[in-house]
Amino acid sequence: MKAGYADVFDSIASLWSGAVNSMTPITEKEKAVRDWTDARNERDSVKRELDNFRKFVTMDFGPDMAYHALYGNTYEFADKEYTYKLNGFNDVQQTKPGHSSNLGRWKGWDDKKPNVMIYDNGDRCWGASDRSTRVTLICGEEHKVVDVKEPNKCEYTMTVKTPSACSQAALNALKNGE
Ligand code: MAN
Repeated sequence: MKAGYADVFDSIASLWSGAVNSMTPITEKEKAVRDWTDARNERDSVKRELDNFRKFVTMDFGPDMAYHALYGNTYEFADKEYTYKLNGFNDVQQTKPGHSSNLGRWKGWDDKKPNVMIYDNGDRCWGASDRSTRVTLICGEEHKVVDVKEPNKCEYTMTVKTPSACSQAALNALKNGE
């Protein structure tokens, strides 16, 4: 039998409503999953912010928080072979294309030198201690790594100019040898 327009219309309409009906529960479930995922992502991001904030307020930024400006910022220095990166109050990296070594993680200030940061517990080094870096902060107009050396195998030194080292608090600490 040849189907008339009305029949075709009816079957399309019934297919359509069947499809819509069968889709409805899935859509609701999907919506619930999406809402839940959004809520979880939101919670995770608030938690990350809170963790970062906690880290920031408990960090030892030196006398009068003189060095807080270096927190969360990266300063680079390139020599012939490597690019060195200081991630302030976090870690030091030595990179070249396709390779990266951790030269130490933030440990704290040198007991005797209030302008020297110690990063240790970096990547393993054959025949020497795990990589570590001493970062000396000196007064300068802008934040800038001016030198990186490796006086002993896997023991690095970095010199960084920063206006933070010119602050009265930092200068007083240096004078008093705090
Ligand atoms: C790599 C670099 C050097 C380091 C050697 C030690 O080449 O990290 O700085 O001296 O490893 O094997």
